[in-house]
Amino acid sequence: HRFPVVIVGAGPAGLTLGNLLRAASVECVVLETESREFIERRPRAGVLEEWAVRALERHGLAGNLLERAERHTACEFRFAGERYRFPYGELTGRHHFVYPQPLLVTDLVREYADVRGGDIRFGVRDVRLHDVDTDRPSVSYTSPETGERQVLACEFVAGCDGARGVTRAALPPGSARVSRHDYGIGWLALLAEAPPSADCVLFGCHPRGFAGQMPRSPEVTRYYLQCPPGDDPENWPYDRVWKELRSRLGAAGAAPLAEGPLIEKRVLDMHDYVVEPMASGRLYLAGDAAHLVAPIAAKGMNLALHDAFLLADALTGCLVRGDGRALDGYSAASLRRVWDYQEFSQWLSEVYHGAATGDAFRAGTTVARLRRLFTSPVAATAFAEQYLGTAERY
Ligand code: RFL
Repeated sequence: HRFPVVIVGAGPAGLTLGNLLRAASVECVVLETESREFIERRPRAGVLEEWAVRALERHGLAGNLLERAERHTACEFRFAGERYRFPYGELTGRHHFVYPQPLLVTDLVREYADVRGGDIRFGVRDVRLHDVDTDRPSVSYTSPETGERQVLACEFVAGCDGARGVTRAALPPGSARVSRHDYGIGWLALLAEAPPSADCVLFGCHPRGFAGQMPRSPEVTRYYLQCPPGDDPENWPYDRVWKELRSRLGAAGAAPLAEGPLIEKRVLDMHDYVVEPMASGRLYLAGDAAHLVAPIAAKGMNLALHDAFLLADALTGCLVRGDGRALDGYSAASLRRVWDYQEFSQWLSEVYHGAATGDAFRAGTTVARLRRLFTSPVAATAFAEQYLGTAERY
């Protein structure tokens, strides 16, 4: 048996792709190293852009999301001891949806496996790709039940296995270029068992370093604290975390932070990379496997979904209609949005971190960037458009 598509990885990219392929009657199988319970609980992103939600909706994948996600229409910058609310909804008529990634993944798995009867294999080990530069590729793995190697012959492999997967390394040497950007800073990523401290996302641009607050649900709130890259989370006990958050997010008239136990504490070395092109032979990468964008502007999950929509259309075009043009253009189409978001993340990174560089010149230009958002309606609208993601249909 030859599967039209083998999808490696059951994150937002792989699961969305799987659902769309099943809806188009293209047979596929999803391979995932973790268990179903694990991926349904793994906390990560939480912000979805409106165009992505509309696209999920068109494919019947946004039922729970539209019922349960919170709509956000503003964010707030805090700097120089003041609060500056940025009403991007008013400026654009669009908003963000806050829906934690584990909930989206849960919905997508349920729809794929339980509703649409899709083939998904959890707990697979030692996934390897073979002959992707021929027209008869295959994927092998060790079955968790039998411990035996299984080989899946296929037409195409979709590499959706995230930043630490194996598919990127299967691109033939010399076929793709990986460009990388290091910010030279760390973020302590925290999840607090506490209600949000404000009804919107907060960005604290402070000489002691950046601090952020992102509501996730009434019970759980994400916080970020800039820290040295490679810092040990153990250096950040409860009291130090909350003291630092209070100081960096403090502003005149702001409500006190709602404290609670820290249920996740990880240091992220902030970096980005882009693989170009995102495909070689019969292997097509999607999501974090192809490009990582540091969580500065909450773009990663949106880019993963964008790839899944493009790749599903392209594979369906090729496998169902015999038209390979979209597949040939897949990488370039994806990368337009990827580079746009990378550029915005760089711009925003300076806003977040410029004040803490210890460099008076950069601190000065950072404040100029911030003030421009609150004095120039044109600058504000341009920022809002980038923050919300281009509305152009994927
Ligand atoms: P994922 O979600 O990493 O899924 C990949 C899946 O592949 C599995 N896997 C393998 N399967 C088979 N064989 C192998 N060899 C495999 N190796 C790995 C993994 O177990 C996993 O299930 O990739 P995908 O689908 O590309 O989705 C990308 C997003 O998850 C990612 O971009 C976001 O989480 C990024 N991100 C954010 N994005 C947003 O849009 N908004 C946010 O607010 C936001 N916050 C964040 C984030 C990422 C964070 N981390 C991980 C640094 C906050 C954090 C803390």
